[in-house]
Amino acid sequence: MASLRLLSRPVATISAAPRSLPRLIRFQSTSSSYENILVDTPRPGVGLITINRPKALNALSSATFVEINGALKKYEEDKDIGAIVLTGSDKAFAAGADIKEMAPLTFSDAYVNNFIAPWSYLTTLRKPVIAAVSGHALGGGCELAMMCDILYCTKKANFGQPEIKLGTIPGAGGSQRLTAAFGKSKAMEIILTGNNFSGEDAEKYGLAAKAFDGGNKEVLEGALDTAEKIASYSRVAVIAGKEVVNKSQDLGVREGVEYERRIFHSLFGSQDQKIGMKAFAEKKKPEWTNS
Ligand code: DAK
Repeated sequence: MASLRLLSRPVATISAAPRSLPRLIRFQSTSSSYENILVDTPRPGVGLITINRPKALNALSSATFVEINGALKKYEEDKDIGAIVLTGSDKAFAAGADIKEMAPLTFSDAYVNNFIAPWSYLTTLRKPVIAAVSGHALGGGCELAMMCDILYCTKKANFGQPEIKLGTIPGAGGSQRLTAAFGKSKAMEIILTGNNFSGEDAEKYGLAAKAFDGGNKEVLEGALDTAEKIASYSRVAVIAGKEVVNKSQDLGVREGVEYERRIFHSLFGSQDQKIGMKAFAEKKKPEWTNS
């Protein structure tokens, strides 16, 4: 099983790798104790988490979430990582929360033990997270993908919030994030009927930044390309960019623009602003200090 490699340098570089090898395996990894995920750093500055519970279509059990959050935390704290990619398999990004684990819970089990509280950890990260979705992304799987900062999917990906069929409703932000993207009427139809929608529709309605032809390999390559590009920029500017876009979800346009301006002004206190603008004027490539 692949594992999280938190060393500051890849074992092999892209240029040293044989041309015939897929880019994904050009960086090696060390051993790991994860049982439900795979972790790797396939590109410079990029941390990859692959949900890996094939027998349960990557259903998100509590144990799986503990591992996802543990890997996210390590990447968040690793100064060599600039962007994170979260993916699954051809068949499933994740078919939802683990229904068999949830089924016997009572109200007090769920409430007192704060069941599924760790789900929102991803939304507290400052580094950008890209979802690469193929196959099923249902219920909590759809919600997890929507929590990511950028959502890429295959055209044939199968999204949905089928909780209504289980006698419940979305519990990890589905009703809010789907409505923000699709508008009330479409989101209401999806949530109240439990009807699924395709990756093509996700792109059409603005839920996904891009829908790719092919399967997980193709969407993952696209996500890694974007993550590598983001990771090549100043971490200071990337974190600031993510922060101001997210603020637009909470603030009106006027307050949001004022907030953006404050952050924009503050970046003139960073070294990387000086480096970036000087490099432009001198027609050089900027060497970011991330400070
Ligand atoms: N949980 C547990 N096991 C699952 C699963 C799931 N969500 N989805 C699939 N599996 C298991 C199946 O039970 C089966 O296991 P075995 O019977 O082989 O042991 C195996 O994966 C293969 O599944 P199928 O045989 O069903 O495969 P098919 O290709 O025929 O069908 C399917 C694929 C995705 C259409 C079907 O498996 C399906 O309908 N799955 C359930 C999808 C679903 O309803 N998802 C929503 C779950 S509810 C919260 C946060 C989150 C949530 C709630 C609260 N808070 C923060 C408060 C989230 C709730 C949900 O996600």
